[in-house]
Amino acid sequence: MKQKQVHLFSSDFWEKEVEIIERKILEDIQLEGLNCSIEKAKKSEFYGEKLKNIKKIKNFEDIEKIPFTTKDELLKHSPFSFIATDLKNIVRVHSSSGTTGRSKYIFHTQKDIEIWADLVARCLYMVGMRKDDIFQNMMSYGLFTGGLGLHYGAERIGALVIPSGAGNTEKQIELMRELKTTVIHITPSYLLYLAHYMEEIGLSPSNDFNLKIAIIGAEPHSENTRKKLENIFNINIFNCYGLSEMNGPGVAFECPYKEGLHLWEDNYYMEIVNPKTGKILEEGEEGELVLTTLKREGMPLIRYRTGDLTKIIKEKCKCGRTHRRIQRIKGRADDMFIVKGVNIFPSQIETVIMEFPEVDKNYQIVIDRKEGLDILTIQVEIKREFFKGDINELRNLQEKIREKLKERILVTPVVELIEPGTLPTTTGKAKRVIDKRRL
Ligand code: DLL
Repeated sequence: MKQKQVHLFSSDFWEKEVEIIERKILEDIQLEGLNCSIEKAKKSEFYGEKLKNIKKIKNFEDIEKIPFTTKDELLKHSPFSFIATDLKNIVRVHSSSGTTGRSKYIFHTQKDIEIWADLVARCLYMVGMRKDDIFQNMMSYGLFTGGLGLHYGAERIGALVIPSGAGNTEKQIELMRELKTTVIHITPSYLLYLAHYMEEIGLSPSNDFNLKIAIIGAEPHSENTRKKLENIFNINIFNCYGLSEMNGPGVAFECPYKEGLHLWEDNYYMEIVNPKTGKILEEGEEGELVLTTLKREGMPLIRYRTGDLTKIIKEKCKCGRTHRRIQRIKGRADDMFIVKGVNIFPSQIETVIMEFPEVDKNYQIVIDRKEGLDILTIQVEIKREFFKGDINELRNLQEKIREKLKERILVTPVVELIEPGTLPTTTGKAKRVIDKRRL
């Protein structure tokens, strides 16, 4: 199916000079930015102590002398101890919850908010969004950064923004139809559900809407899921990565070539480290992404361990942008689960099941232990026409999915094929793994 024509020209830039800046100049900006950020950070209570013996760094090798900042540190210390300016200069706080249930707070000055909006505008323009677009933002507004983050960037471009927030699917569809929405921002799991809902009420995701582009992010998803969604909606879909600690969405974003995400290196200094030893890895090796803010004044973060696993793509991008790309996030080091001693990431399972055209839009991974043995069950929703079809064909399909999974993850799972619409859905981040061993 031919995708709806998006007015994409890779020679079009929001901030051309910066986006195609020469690497040498970019590196000079980064080195200066690193030193500046360290000095700024030292004004905070936390870094004042932690970095007190750190001198000016002369080259990128020196960075290894600077200690990492961890999520635990953000959670343990008073939120205010990271603020590097007078509290009266802070205009906004966002937060995200940690696995322990405590929250990490991130503070922004007016200038931080402006820079973030510019960065998001750069991302949106890159994938073809323009002034005449109608942008429906289906991410939660509030402390979560997905709502306000994209909102300000889209307004900066001059698009018409519909701040619909997440949820209330019927209303979302009504807005999309009445206001002729052309671009949406949504989590991949909610987009799968949206497609399911449209079909259930007799609407065609590809024919009954004016949609051209979807921006998806905030949770890991596979390339096969993107392709599946692109086919269902007949639109272009782009991956957006970010985390609250680094502002939120817009840290890295796919360009029209969709071969990795450009990480905006004039704003962030990136390293990929071995998650166990913390040693910096060679370009192209997979490891944990570590980021340093280069411009933030409210709350600079230095060598922050994101927990996200990826690698740097060495090759230059065909679009001409010189900011290096990272591969789509494989997951977080702490997403990985171990079954029968084998390390497995949910993304590996998703990649396999989404290859099957019979598979519908939702799945769940359940891990249990019986008589000392781990049992991995993959519950997969199957498209209605197949589900209602021949029982032998269903058994064949079940067998094929099990075999393919066994080949890729090296553990034989139980595969349950279930009716579409059975599994729980979410309008925010999906919880794909239920580990009953931990309950
Ligand atoms: O999820 C910010 C965001 C909002 C990004 C909207 C993109 C779109 P947090 O709630 O702090 O912030 O969660 C950040 O979510 O460390 C990753 O583990 C994961 N994540 C975010 N984007 C992606 C993505 C927002 N595109 C954490 N692919 C990050 C995979 C992602 N994982």
